[in-house]
Amino acid sequence: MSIPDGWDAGELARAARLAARVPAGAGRAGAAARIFAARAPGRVNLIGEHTDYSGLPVLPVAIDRSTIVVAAANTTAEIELANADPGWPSRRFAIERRIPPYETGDWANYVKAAIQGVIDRFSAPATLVDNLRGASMVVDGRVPLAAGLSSSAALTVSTAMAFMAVNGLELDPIETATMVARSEWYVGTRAGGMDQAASILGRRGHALFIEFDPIRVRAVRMPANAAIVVADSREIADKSGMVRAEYNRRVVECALAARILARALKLDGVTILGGVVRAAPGWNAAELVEKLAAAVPARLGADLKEAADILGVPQAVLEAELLGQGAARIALDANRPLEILKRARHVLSETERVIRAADVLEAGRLDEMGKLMNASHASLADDFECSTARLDTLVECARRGGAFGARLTGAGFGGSIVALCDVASADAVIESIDRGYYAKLARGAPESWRAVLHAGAGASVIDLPTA
Ligand code: NG1
Repeated sequence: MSIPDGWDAGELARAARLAARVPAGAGRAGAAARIFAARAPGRVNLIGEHTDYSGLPVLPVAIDRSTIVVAAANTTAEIELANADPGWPSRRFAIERRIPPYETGDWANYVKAAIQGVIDRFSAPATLVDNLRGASMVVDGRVPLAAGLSSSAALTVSTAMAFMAVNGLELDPIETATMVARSEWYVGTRAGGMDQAASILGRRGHALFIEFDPIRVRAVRMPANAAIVVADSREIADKSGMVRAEYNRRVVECALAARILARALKLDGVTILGGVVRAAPGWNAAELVEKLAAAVPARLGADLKEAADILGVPQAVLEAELLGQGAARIALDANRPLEILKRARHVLSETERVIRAADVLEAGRLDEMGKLMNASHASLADDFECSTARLDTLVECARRGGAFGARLTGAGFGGSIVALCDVASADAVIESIDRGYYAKLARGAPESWRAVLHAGAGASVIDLPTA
């Protein structure tokens, strides 16, 4: 079989090995005698952090590490799921209108999130859910976990694409990205759609300037002399615990800032900062922050009472709108005030940086790009308060090693940093990180913790030859 676009020989070989594990019978008979393989890459975000859930742009690259899901129709209405890594237990669950999640932290919840996304996208108003074919699926994830590289998006995207293929459902890449954008809401994180969009829309050798509402992408060629170094702090950004609570708190803070600013500017119906920006042509971050400062104290109580008064809506209504309902409701620690001004200042100034970054990167001005990345890190540390001492140290080491710039990447609170450097100085940057950071960790295998990553192709699904 020749190598399909977007795949490499190693991935194709992995897919063939996984296909051999699809239970005999599944996908081997009748009209559904096909085995599909979907590959979806992780991503690293160059700049535009904590902007996606405000509907504001980001500039990630899809990376050359992927998750592969091989799938074949089975004769049940169930998903039968195995993982190439024996550390992840097999699972089986029914396809139904509302798929109940496993316990928090179960890996298969990401698979359930993807299947639920397909059901939601295709079953209303018809009753497609009753006609969906079950599938036997085998997963092989090679995107490092909990390292800020979006292993979760790689899993949800590859699952959704494999499951759609089994069922003969088709969407173009933008529609697919829109469908899976909210998939992580299923696991309780109110994430924006950056990770999934980057995984789907990736292009070899290019960064992606992605805008939201609706999703649009402009591919920005990576200069030939640019290298992307990613280093994992080994400080686990645990997405099912504290980090999720901090993340969701930021989502609420940004949404409040947006509503208050929209009210001050008399923009009806605007609920996210992206809506404010789109309705205020010629906007600039400093002016909008000033307007916000005139309309609201820097901090507001977490019970949302003061916020409700400012907005002139009943407290209960505001709570329902911002925190959601039922099991997925966001629980705010009532003893900590919500930071309104600082968070808005980060998101709005970051948006200016992202827009500029797409242009300077395209023009090959790596030193300017590096400065924007450094400014992004400072803003994330000071105003968004999502850096840690360890991430700050890593960023310093990368800069000392000669990087044009470096910053935390992903949600922060641990996880990884990204540095941009000249291809010729990548080794020196890595050496500086090894010496200044990893050598001081008690035990270490730095080879697997930092790497030069390349901008790779976006997700795709192929038909595998059946035996
Ligand atoms: P990470 O921490 O890489 O999973 C998270 C969100 C993104 C985005 C970034 C911050 C998830 C799954 N993804 O990325 O949508 O908001 O934080 O820019 O939570």
